[in-house]
Amino acid sequence: KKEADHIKAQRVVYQSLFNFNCFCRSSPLDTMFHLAQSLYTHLMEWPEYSVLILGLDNAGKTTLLEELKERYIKGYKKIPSGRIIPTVGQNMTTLAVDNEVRLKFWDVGGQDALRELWEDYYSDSHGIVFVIDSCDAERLNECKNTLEKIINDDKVEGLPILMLANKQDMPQALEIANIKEVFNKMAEHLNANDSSVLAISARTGEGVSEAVKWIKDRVVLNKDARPPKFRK
Ligand code: G3D
Ligand code: MG
Repeated sequence: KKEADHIKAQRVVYQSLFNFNCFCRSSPLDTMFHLAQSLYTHLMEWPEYSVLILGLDNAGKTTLLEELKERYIKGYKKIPSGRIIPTVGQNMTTLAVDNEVRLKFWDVGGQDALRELWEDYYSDSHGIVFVIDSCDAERLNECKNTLEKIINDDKVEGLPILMLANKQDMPQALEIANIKEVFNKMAEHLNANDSSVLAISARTGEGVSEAVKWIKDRVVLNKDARPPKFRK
């Protein structure tokens, strides 16, 4: 008899649970539950923007990425300058910035042969950081042509472009005013693109915070045209 009573009680519990489930499913409670669930999931996800770091080989792209990692990844120690080897494939890192967004930085090799690969990344990017070696006056023209080619690609239209005059810690570095003169002129032809030229030293870290702030603000501003990805 005891066993029969137990089974009976169990049935009552199961029936009540089943009824409650049916009630929830057929009532506004169900809708509210799903709304709350999707809101919670959305709040737990971060908007993620991809930023391409481009420029000629030796401009300082990987050094900049290392500096960014040290700043934004707790406990990360950057590879000392002099020990960074030329980039053949790609380096990528995702950084949480201002507890607000994630910026996924792509450092793609800058040697002549590798530049052809850059355009594969354009469609999935939200912004471009173009690194210029301020100490290499001889290659300034090549640098300009390379940037021109990037800008003229349809897939880049409307993307914010930040030009960084790197290696400003060196005494022989070209004046930022001279670099601006060359690159701001190009920026005038950018039409829909938002652009700026900033002075930095990827080696000492000078100007790097301002650069991150600029690119973060601009990709967020451009989010309707190029929406971010949302990830946990
Ligand atoms: P890349 O990734 O664009 O090809 P790297 O360039 O980051 O590999 O840097 C190329 C060289 O430039 C490295 O020198 C690096 O230390 C140097 N460099 C990068 N940024 C700066 C900077 O802001 N100031 C100075 N003074 N040097 C910089 P080595 O001698 O290691 O090849
Ligand atoms: Mg490199």
